Amino acid sequence: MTDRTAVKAALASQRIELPSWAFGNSGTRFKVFAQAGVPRDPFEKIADAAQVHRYTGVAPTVSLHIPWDLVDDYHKLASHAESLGVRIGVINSNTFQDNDYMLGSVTHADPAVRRKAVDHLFACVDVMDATGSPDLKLWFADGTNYPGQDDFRARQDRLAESLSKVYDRLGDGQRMLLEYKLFEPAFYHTDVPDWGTSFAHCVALGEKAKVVVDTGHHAPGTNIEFIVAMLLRAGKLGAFDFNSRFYADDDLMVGSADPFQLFRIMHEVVRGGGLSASSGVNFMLDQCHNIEPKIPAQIRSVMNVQEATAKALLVDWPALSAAQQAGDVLGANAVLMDAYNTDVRPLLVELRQEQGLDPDPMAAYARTDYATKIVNERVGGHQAGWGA
Ligand code: PSV
Ligand code: MN
Ligand code: MN
Repeated sequence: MTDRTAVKAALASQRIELPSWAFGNSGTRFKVFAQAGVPRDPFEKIADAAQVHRYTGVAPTVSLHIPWDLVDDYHKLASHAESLGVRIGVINSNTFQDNDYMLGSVTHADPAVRRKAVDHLFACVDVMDATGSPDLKLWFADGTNYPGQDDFRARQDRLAESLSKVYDRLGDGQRMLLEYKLFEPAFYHTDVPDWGTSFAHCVALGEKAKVVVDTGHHAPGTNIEFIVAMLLRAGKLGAFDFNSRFYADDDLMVGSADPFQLFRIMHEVVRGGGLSASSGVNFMLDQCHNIEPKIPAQIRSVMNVQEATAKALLVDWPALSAAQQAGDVLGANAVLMDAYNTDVRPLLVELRQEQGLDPDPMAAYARTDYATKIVNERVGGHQAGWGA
């Protein structure tokens, strides 16, 4: 697409979802560096997320993580979000922080532990019912550390059985998103380690089950854009958890470690029709800001996704396809690189001005007194991410 107006229209309709946990304190297993002014509860996390939407205009939903975002009244939380111009998005489940789950949750050999995990997933669907959230996101830390520790096939059977119980609980318009991760916290095998395993379960479950691609959950060198192409082709790409990494699951700002990879992913998204709202692909961020200020880091991340998307939209498809048909290797590659090497920042400035937004969201936020206000008002923030 090389028509500027059409590119801007596509960018204007893109939506990027923010993770509630990105606004709280987080860290590594070595140290959590607490920042002043971080949210003390889910209401304040949503208020911070609303700031990101205010300056970018494309981030109107916030993913919750249960129980990190436990509240008494989810209707109240949903109205609070709406009063700030945002909505609650995906509900993330957590079956990895309870002592009972040491040897697994939905794959555990003990039916009582599986029951407990499935009950938690049912409770997450209850939250969806209350907030109007369309999606339940499942990530299982289940796996083993030593060969022989447990039986792969028995664990897969238990996983399939647990998933189908939760699938049956989904209402009309609700979906289940199954995320995969190569390793960590389990180090020998993980029960949902790759897109193939997630895909196989989602196909067996049905239409409402889709795969989540977290960009930080692959072996180094994995061609993630190929996975994206395959999933879109099969109608099974449900969502992204965007972040970037240098080594493992680093959860750094999307587009910071490898902007070219993000462009290649967005190119396949555009190619596969994943940008249209009807595709149902949710562009979520899953990041932790350990040393950088959180609201600006989320604004920067949203902008990075927009820039990669703009470049992908600028690919000259007729020229690319002609070069591909002609077997013109260098020509085809040049078409793609031309789009990647385009400075799309002026186009995004133009788009923001047309939308009545400040052309520079980072500077616009920095000019406000919001950061000072929250430091003064909020004392004793929660450690979000790896503790409730
Ligand atoms: C697991 O590493 C993961 O990517 C899952 O999406 C979790 O829900 C999230 O991180 C928590 O940050
Ligand atoms: Mn994730
Ligand atoms: Mn992760």
